[in-house]
Amino acid sequence: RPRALSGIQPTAGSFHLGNYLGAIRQYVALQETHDAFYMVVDLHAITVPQDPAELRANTRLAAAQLLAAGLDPDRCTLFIQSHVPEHAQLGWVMNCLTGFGEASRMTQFKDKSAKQGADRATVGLFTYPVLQVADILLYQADAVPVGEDQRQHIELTRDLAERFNTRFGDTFSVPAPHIVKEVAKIYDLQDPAVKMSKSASTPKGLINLLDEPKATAKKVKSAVTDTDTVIRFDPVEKPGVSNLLTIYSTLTGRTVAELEKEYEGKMYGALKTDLAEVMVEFVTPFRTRTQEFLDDPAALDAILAQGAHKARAVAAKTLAAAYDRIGFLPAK
Ligand code: AQP
Repeated sequence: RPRALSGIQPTAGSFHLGNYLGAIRQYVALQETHDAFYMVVDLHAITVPQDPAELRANTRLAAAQLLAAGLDPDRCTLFIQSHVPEHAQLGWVMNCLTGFGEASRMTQFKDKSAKQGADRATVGLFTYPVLQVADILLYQADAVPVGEDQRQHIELTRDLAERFNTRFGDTFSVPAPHIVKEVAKIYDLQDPAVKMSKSASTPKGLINLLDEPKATAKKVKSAVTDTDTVIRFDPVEKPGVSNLLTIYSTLTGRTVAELEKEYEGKMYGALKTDLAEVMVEFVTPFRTRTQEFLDDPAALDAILAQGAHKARAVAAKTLAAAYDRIGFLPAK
């Protein structure tokens, strides 16, 4: 079986709809076809300041949400990044292979450091994509399910895998991004020109999966559309409506063409009301399932311990091969 690997940050508490549609749904699907590894990336989380108690709680919460979304510990390996020390170890190696200029070109760092102010951005935030390279290469991943915003980081991963292989001999698989075009970028409901994100300037535009379903319905009903009245998929002319159609189609499994037909001659309000209902039907059981996993922390921790054990077996083997190729003296 080909390998898949991806990671998600535990920083915001609740995952948002962009995380779910752009990434997590693909994690669930790839369990069936791939030897899949998924992790909660707590090492990445500390690239910005974190409260220790909150980080711990959010890490468990992230794992519970992944299970609630459909990850099955019998069909994939789910673990916490810091439980596998090889990530930090290979991360250092990759730092030493990455050009300073190359890292400086990462647009996500530019955006995030601009938001924080250059003086407050950490070196960890700067080298975040390089740690991500190590995350992926440790598992010899073939496919990396992510949203569009991660494409550049996967390109960097491919470059570094090839660089290492050329310099030291074939060691790493060269992975490809697994990006599902239709849902690669879910947009903010209040500002459909920007991606939905936890650091959104408009909380009304962000659908958190663990919010009260009523609040979620309200956000959908007040989504920004346009002054036209036709319900048609046209991301350039009608980004708000198109975003709603994408979300609707993905959550129900109905095609956008079918939806366009159904809403022919109807008002935007009808689309929003129906989508609000679809959303409530989706988030309500999701919240319940997440809570069930949280209510049994011993079982959750056991799943994560088993995941770390399985992940380490793979990661340790890859790291040992890389260390050997580099010329590190074996520890006796
Ligand atoms: N709007 C989105 N549409 C599609 N996919 C998305 N992802 C994030 N936002 C969207 C994908 O979710 C996965 C996990 O993301 P992360 O843990 O790296 O979180 P993030 O990118 O930090 O999430 P945000 O909300 O976008 O955070 P900020 O506001 O800090 O930038 C990834 O695969 C990502 O592509």
